[in-house]
Amino acid sequence: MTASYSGIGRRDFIKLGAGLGAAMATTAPMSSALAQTKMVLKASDVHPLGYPTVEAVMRMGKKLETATNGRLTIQMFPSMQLGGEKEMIEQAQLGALQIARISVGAVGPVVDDVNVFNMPFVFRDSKHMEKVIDGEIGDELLAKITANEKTGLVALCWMNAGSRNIYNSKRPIKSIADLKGLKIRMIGNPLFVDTMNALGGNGIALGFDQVFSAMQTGVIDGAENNAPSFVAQNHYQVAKYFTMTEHLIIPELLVFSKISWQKLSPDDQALIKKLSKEAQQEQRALWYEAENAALEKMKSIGTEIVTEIDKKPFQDAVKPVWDKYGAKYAAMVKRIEAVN
Ligand code: GTR
Repeated sequence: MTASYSGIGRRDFIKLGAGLGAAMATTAPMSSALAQTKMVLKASDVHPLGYPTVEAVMRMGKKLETATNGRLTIQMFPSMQLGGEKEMIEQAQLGALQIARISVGAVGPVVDDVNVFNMPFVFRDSKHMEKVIDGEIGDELLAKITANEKTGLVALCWMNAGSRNIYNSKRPIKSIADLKGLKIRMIGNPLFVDTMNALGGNGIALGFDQVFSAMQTGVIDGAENNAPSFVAQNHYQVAKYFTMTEHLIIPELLVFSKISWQKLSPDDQALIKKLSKEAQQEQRALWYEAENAALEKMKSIGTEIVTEIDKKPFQDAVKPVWDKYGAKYAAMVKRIEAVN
């Protein structure tokens, strides 16, 4: 061990404090000095407190605080307080926000590789999707997001968002014909608008925050989402009919601002990565609880839920979407299909 003049080892010395480290350790990179500083990491989610993704990140914050003796903490801004996902991405790119929990739906237009997860019916079911994100494909796509110059983001982990289902205020959708002409809100990604149009509906890209009032005023007839979002956003108050079409199974992403990431020490980066992987699994358990609770709530308030539906016509109808976007993902889709 290299002894310093104060009699303590160099390693211990670096742990001591920002000011001292920066002043004395001239060969150490600036980031290691910054790494000793107390930091509040701002996190944001479109969902409210208690929602599985929000809860998982808050639990991660508690663990981070304990592991760093309060040096690193996470401050959560839920319920779109910092805007929608597009705004969150922009703020993270600037370093004004450190942690953003966003849907792959919003990242697809920026990182083409991940758009494969946004293809209709690409996963057999949620379990299949989980195996894919937990495995090498999941790791590979996280790395692609991080490596992509355009994102300004470090992709930390995936989370569950179940499957998306179509709901509306007009009529129960029992077959694909019932969807004809309905104006259905989609996440702002051309792939989704094309998907809804291929299904016979009229796909309209709108922000998540606008869905409730657009349904209320009749600008749209409905939307599509998982049951927990349908309940958490009060969409059940304006849409009585919910059909388990499960046309999209889109995982969520937890990303970190690259600018802020570079200010963390390698140890802190490793700690955050480790806690993110744990959050991925913790959120999953919370997810299934929330999904069951949401379905119970929907039943209790009289949402008409169509569970028995022949998916084949829906799968056949999205063929034009696969013809338009699928070719470039052919190799990846084969790998996804091979995951058991
Ligand atoms: C939710 C998802 C959000 C957002 C939202 C939407 O399921 O958790 O990140 O993508 O859907 O439809 O905009």
